[in-house]
Amino acid sequence: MEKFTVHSIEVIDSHTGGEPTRVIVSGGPDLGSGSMMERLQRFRDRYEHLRAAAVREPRGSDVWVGALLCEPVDRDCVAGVIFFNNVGYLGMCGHGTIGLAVTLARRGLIGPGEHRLETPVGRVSFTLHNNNRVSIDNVPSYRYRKAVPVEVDGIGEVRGDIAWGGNWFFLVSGHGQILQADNTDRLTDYCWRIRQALEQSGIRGGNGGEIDHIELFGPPSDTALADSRNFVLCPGKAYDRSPCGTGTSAKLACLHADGLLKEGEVWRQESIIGSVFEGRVRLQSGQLIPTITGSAYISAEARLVLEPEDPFIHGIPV
Ligand code: PYC
Repeated sequence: MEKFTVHSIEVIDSHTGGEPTRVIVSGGPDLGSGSMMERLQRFRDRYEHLRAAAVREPRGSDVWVGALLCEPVDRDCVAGVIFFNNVGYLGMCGHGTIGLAVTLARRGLIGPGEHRLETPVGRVSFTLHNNNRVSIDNVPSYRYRKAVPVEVDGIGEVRGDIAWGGNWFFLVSGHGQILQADNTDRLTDYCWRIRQALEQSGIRGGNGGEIDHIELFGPPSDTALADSRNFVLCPGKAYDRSPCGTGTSAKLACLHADGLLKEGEVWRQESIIGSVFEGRVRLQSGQLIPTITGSAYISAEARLVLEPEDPFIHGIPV
């Protein structure tokens, strides 16, 4: 593997409803030209060590999502972006896009208004309302299969919907679990078992895509605040502190498919720690476009230092 000699990487950190995003603003690899999906492949083939250095311990942790800014193919777009985490890459990331918007504003690169962004799974747009509040128009989202049964080791049969919101999700209600922040160890174990069972049973999303996000739903902490609370287990076994933008999009697609959410109606999705995204859907050329609104806050402007002698220069392997 070609090594990219990096000594420091400039990053801006933010959090969206408690879920962190680390945007690489300089010092990252130049992935050349081509679509964001082609550049993601190049990132994966040549610069895995840099992904790991940026988000894994000791410079990050399992919970971080990183975002590499790229030159867009289409000059209509403000940027291209590749999202990644402790174990790999994300097609799209909702909380990350909200964090990225606030980061670009912080750098003086955008002002309030609508902006377009290229991702590996398609073009999205976002509206910056003020320094912190952002709405994203996500990629077209849909339910792929309803009430799919899977036999889960130590649990028994679990049924869930498979839906796309920019990543593949398995959405489960009626699980009997307590969706509270002091129960995350148990929820993590429960969701991880489901994830493994889906893989072992060969249950996948469209085009054979791996279902790498598991999402549990339950009642909100307060019906004045939200319509539902969720727990989302991410691919690297960390849980999303935010309500998950792509996961909320998948939920909206299921609600709409069941006739429970009309165009323009608001769905307020609460996370396991109590942060809330507002979601609504609209139909465009027969496709369902979710809009997710949330707030992000800058938490650090920093330079990650990679000393060649550091035994964990490229992160602690997971
Ligand atoms: O907000 O879409 C999201 C997301 C995906 C993984 C973590 N957050």
